[in-house]
Amino acid sequence: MSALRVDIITLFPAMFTGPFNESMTKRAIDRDLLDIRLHDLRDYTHDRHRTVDDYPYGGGAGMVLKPEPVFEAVEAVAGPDRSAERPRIILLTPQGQRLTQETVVRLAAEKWLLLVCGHYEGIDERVRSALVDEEVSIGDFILTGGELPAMVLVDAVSRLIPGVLGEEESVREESFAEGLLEYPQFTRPPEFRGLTVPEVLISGHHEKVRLWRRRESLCRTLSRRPELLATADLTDEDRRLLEELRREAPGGEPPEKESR
Ligand code: 21W
Repeated sequence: MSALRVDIITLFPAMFTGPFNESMTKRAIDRDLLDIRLHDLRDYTHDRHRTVDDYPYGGGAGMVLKPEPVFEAVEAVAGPDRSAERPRIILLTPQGQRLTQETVVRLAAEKWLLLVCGHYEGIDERVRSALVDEEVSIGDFILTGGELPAMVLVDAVSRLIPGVLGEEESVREESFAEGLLEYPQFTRPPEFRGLTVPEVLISGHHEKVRLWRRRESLCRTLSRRPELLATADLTDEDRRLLEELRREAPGGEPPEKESR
């Protein structure tokens, strides 16, 4: 089977049990599509206090993860350096490359990932330079550690493993890959507290619905994420719709929220 193995080295393995025991991730694990193995960094210390961090050379605030436990943990999990099967070793760090769907797709094609979660103020630079293949951040905001980013990465990657998503959902993936924001969605009832569903969606006129959705996608992208249009996969029809939108609403989308 095409199971993806993901080993995770962390000081807080218990943080992962909730998210990984719910929903899609659990289904993927139960169906042997995903094999997640958690490793407590403290198990790779040798002193009575199970010390994982120390003061930074040169002074300064905070503590730094010591190299020895991280090297020992990675070596124990990954096996010998020149083994035929070796994981792609990824460090979660605020200094990493920003996680994008492109990276997610590339990592989902691997057989074996080893995620190293930093915590505290940082990690000894020798881990990065001698052990790590790739450094990943999930965005420009400060968290307390790499655990949540590791869960985000596993969630994003695991839904791309064949068999994890239903057929319908995996086809939808392709439309998002076009690089536009999604059109608004509605379900019943047609009127809720005076808020109505656009008439065209109720009409059942498939071609009109298709055109409305495409226009909405383009309109939202134009007003909220215009930079996406430069790389989006646009048809001649899309370009014509965009021209119309720019002409009739140069200010972008109408006010976003219903007035309250
Ligand atoms: C937060 C580590 C701040 C280090 C040198 C001198 C992993 C993360 C993390 C954390 C610092 C990710 C310093 C988005 C994140 C993570 C913990 C600052 C201070 N360095 N993606 N002084 N945001 N965060 N280091 O925070 O480990 S991926």
